[in-house]
Amino acid sequence: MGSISHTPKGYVSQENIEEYSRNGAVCLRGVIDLDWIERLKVGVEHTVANPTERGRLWDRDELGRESRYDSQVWLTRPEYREFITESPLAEIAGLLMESSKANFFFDAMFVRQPGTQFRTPFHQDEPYWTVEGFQTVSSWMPLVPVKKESALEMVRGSHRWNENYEQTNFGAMTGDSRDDVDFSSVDTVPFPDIEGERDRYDILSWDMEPGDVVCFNGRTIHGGSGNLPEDRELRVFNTKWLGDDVRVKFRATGMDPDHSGVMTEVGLADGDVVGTHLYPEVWSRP
Ligand SMILES: O=C(O)CCC(=O)C(=O)O
Repeated sequence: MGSISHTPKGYVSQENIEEYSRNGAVCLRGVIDLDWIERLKVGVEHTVANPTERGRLWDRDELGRESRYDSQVWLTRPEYREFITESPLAEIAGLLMESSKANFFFDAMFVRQPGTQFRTPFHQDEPYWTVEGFQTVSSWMPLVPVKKESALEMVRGSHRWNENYEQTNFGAMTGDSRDDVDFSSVDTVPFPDIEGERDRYDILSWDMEPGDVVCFNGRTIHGGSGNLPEDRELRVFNTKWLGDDVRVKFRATGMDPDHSGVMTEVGLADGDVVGTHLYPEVWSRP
């Protein structure tokens, strides 16, 4: 796959790059064309009806309202694949990471039915991943309008806290042992009680429209979303991107999503630079 390499088109300003570095998150307005959003909605509609083997029910409340997750959907449908290889997101991620290149890592889809209150537990992404490094971007992109109080929340500056926290085991949440990551087996400190002590933390979130993207570092503490009004659903497509300093890391705790099997199959081992057709370099700096 040829990587896009062209003069940056102005989706990301120097101020955005500095804000990303300082806060570990930035909201970029109107950077994704609405044609992409419409195409992705078609993909998501299909995936909701036909979940992949990585599809999980995160929550069903007493009124039957569901929160669902799926991942690696780019391997199943052209809408996702084309978005990942042709939309401006690879360039946006590369610039925000201050990297010479951006490799696609994986996608994640989050779908909540109207009125769902279920909130994602606060966590960091990197401790679950099959890679390690500072130069990463998760791009949380709602396909429908979402109010600040229902959008994903970030703890400002937490990407630089440099603590080994005991994170949530999502396997216990989904009841699916394939998602188990046991942080109690490693040397950790208790995870801060963000939800319980909200006043103590500087929490960022934004009212968002389709076309807006919140980019955050894999070390930024984030969670929440949910809290939806009765007449509002939420559909989010997130793509994860890796930069120069990222290396493969197989973790004794387990991983979620666990890419160690497919990585090994394509010849990637602990400490390797991430590449191959599974993690394509989609953008490089001119
Ligand atoms: O949208 C959500 O509820 C969770 C999002 C999340 O944790 C992520 O994008 O890494």
